[in-house]
Amino acid sequence: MAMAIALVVIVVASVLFHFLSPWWATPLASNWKQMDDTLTITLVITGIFFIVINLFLGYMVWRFRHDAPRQDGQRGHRADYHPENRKLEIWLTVGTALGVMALLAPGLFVYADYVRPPRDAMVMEVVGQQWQWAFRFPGKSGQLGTSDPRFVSGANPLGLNPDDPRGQDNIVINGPEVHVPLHRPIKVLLRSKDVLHDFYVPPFRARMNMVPGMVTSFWFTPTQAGRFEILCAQLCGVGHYNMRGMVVVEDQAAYDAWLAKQPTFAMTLAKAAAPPAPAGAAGGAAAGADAVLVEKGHALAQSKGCAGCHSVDGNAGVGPTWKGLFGKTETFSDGSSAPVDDAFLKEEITDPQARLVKGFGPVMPKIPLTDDELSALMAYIRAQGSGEGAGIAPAAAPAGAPAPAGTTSQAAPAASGTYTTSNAAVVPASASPKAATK
Ligand code: HEC
Ligand SMILES: [Cu+2]
Repeated sequence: MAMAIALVVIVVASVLFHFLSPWWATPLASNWKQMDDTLTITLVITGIFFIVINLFLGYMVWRFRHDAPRQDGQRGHRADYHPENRKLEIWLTVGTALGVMALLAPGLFVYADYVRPPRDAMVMEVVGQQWQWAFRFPGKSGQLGTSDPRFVSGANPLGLNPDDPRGQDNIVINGPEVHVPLHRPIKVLLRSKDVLHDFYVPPFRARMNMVPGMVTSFWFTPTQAGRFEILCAQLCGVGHYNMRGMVVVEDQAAYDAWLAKQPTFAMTLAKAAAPPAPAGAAGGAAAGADAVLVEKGHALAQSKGCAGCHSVDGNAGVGPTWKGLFGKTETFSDGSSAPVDDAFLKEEITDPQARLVKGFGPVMPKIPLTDDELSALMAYIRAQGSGEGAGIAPAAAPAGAPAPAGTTSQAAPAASGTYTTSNAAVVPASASPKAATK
């Protein structure tokens, strides 16, 4: 009896919870109402079965309870044993098969649509890597250039083929925020540089796995202006939760204006080739430049995903905190130790697996950074130095080279070597000559 009541209570409570719970889907912001319809069909079918089966079970538990009164005046039942019942088996098999088909078929029709973009769809490429997003649009020529993992470097994070003329005018968005125009169908091409990721924007009801070694795709049409968060929907490593981005949906004019401000692939290559000179020239330029650099490093720590593992508030996360790091003495897992100076930072960042900080696992990824980005990050970490460390910092800087450019120029002697090798691992040809000619 108690069991029968419990089953009824579970059914009633579940149905009530469904209707009363505040956790409804976000409002739809794309053309994919069919996704919602498919989910509704699934929910209704499984919901009906859930209710019917559990009520039936409750009824049976009550009706055939061991002490139920019998017609002959006695109490209690003994179960009959029926090894076969053809009629019931056929009925159940056909019924279940129809139910499963009704669950799957609508989804197949929607999926067929989902991967067949309209002819006039614009193209956007999304590239995932642990734990950040990047995007690419075709430029004026309307074509995307080819890409290959062997071209990936700090200066060319998407691995575009530098010799492909179609790629030169491609617009490269190397950061977590992308804009798209309202009411235009968009064909999304997806790539991953390392592991399985999944591009997911809940209000668009759209997502797709990103599989290393292949290009997957789907399409959607944004129907609401606004900012929509991008999530990674595959558990892709310790930084997975921090793999966030933003899609900004706006009218065509605002989108065009935004796009016009973004660099082409040719421009990013030229910029990456240039920095050593300006940085060197700015060597004497003063502390104001340093503040800018620190600010840039702060932004990079967010966009490159460092902040997911490194705090600046003193609490260890997946990785050691950066608060008070600069100037202290760090101990490694093999028991050795070393003072944290610029060279130390550079080595830790460019080759995270070389030595392990005591108490932490070998999980820090090797994130491709340009020389520029590296010095900005180092400036930011340096700025988190402890009071004690801050005392050491100025003392350490002159030893290497004049102040803010200390990062770049002090790094330079050791660096032209270090930088070259760290990049040479990926692109031997393009990185080293530039470092050498400079
Ligand atoms: C997935 C988490 C993760 C991410 C992302 C990450 N790190 Fe780390 N980092 C670690 C861990 C764990 C350690 C300690 C183990 C080791 O030495 O590799 C570490 C160590 C370091 C150290 C040495 C710290 C010390 O106490 O000596 C520096 C500097 C550093 N990371 C910088 C960065 C920068 C810059 C980025 C972004 C470009 C970054 N990390 C991204 C996890 C991460
Ligand atoms: Cu991911």
